[in-house]
This record gives sequence, structure tokens and C-alpha cells, in this order.
Amino acid sequence: VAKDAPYFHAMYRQEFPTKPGNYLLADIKGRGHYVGTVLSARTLTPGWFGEGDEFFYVDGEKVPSLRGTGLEDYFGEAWSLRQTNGAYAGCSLFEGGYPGARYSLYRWHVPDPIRFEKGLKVEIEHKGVAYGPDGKDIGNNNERADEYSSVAFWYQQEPHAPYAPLPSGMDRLPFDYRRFLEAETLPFQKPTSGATQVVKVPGLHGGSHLEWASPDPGAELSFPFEVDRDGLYQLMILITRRWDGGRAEILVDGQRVGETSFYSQGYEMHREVPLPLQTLKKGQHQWTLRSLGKDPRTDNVWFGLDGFVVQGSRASTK
Ligand SMILES: [Ca+2]
Repeated sequence: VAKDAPYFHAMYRQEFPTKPGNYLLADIKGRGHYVGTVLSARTLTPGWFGEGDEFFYVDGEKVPSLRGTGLEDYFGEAWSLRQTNGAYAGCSLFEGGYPGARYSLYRWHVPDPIRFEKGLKVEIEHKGVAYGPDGKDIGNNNERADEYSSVAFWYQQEPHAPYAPLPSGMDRLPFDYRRFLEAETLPFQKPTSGATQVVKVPGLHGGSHLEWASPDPGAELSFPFEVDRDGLYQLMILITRRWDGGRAEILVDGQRVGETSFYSQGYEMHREVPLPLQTLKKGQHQWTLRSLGKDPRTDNVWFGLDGFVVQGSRASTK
């Protein structure tokens, strides 16, 4: 390898939630070329989050010589996002449209590397629809506080600037698995129809899950949980999907909050089903899986429940 060969670099960052001012993707010192960005977001308030422009400050520029027109444009889309898988840009995760939804986006600067001689600072705004103190929509180009994490990719000649310490693995996850409750160990009311059983499968969280087979449409299975203060919470249900999985809606304290299918061509463990952020009062609550019957791709109705997390949101609750 030549002495002056540039080496591959990648840097992870996160802000949960984003702070005032642009989100920093990378602050690089040295000579090289920038080749890609992965950006993931979880929204914490309602409305469109992707109005932020990207900025590339090349070699110490005060004004960026490259400035984009909006987050989805930088990742190869226009007029909002959807799941896409382009060669150089795309959206690999699109939960979309509700507070608490997650997105993951990528852009590879392979045909268009950004070259620098002394350094490169890369930032992106975190703007979109925001709300005033009275709760009114104040427009589509205001700073929001959502959860962002990113990896920036580049090549450069050594030495590189020191990296900031990484947060711990648990602190990088969107859901706090330290708060995980195993479905198979919780008391639950016997469902109105269908058969439940705890089944051990290597690899499942806690080594097993609760299976619920052949319930009639409308049958319900409920789990209790408790929150220790009034606030905004997100429920994430970890499910197992398979070839005879049915469809179900999810209710919290009797109110419908979402819907999902347990169908998969193969046996799929650890499928996260996040539900919209919601306000809960301190005390006892329950969430319910209500069978909607068969998925159109199968003739049976089967549900696998591994467990769930209820966690307080980092969103401002004022
Ligand atoms: Ca489990």
C-alpha cells in the first residue's frame, strides 16, 4: 500500500433528540473524499420531519459550496419519502406518518465523491412541520427535535481527527430492551377464543414466546402494564411472524392504535411493531391484540408474541 493511500473511515453519531442548530454528520480533518451518508430518524412530534437541507463545507469554507434543497431530495426522493432501494440512494426503512415512526435513508457518493484537501464538515438541518406553544402548526420550515443517528463514510489520508466516544450499545437502540417484558411470563386474561401456549424456540427473546392459534375474528388477548408518571409513551411489540400468521389490530386501554400482520413467508423472529406515541396517565393500563382474521396470503390464523417495551418518549411533553 502506498504511504499516501487514503483509508476507509466511518463515523457513527446520534442525538436523541436533536439539539438546536444543524445536525453534524462529520467534521473531517485531512485530505480525502466523502463517499456516503446513512441517516436514521425517529419522529417525536406529528407532521413532516424531512425539510432539512444538507451542507458541505469544503476546506474550511464559511459558506457551504454544496447546499441541498431538503432531506428527501438528498436521499433521491421528492415530495416526501417511501421505501426505495436505489443503487446510490434510498430509504430502507419507512414506518411513516405517525409520531414515533422510524426512517432509515442512505446516499452513496460513488459517482459524485466530494473531494477535500484540508477538511470537510457535513451537516444537515432537522426541520419540518413544527407547533407553537398553543399547539398550532407554525409551518413546514422550522427546527424540530426528533431522534437522529447517522454514519458518515469517507476515505482520507492519515492521520484522522480523533472520534468522540461511542454511546453504549443499549443507548444506541430506539427501544430500551432493559425494560422488555416477556409475553410468555405475564398474567393475561384467557382469550375469548383460540388456544394459547408458551413455546420454546432457540433465539427468541427469553427463549420462548406466547402462541395464539385459531382465534375467531374479533377475539382479544390483553396484557397489563404500568407507567409510573403521566407522560408521552411508546409501546413496541416484538412479534414472531410465519407462513400462517393472521392480521390483528392493537388497542391501548380499548382504543385502537395500530394494525399489523403476522404473516411471513418464512419463520421470522424479532419483528418490532412500534406504535404511535401516546399520552398515558400514571397507573395501570393494558394493551390488547384483537384478531382481524386471516391474512389474504394464508388460510390459518396464528400469532406469536415474544414480548413488549413501554418507554417514556424523549419528546418534550409541554
Ligand atoms: Ca419472549
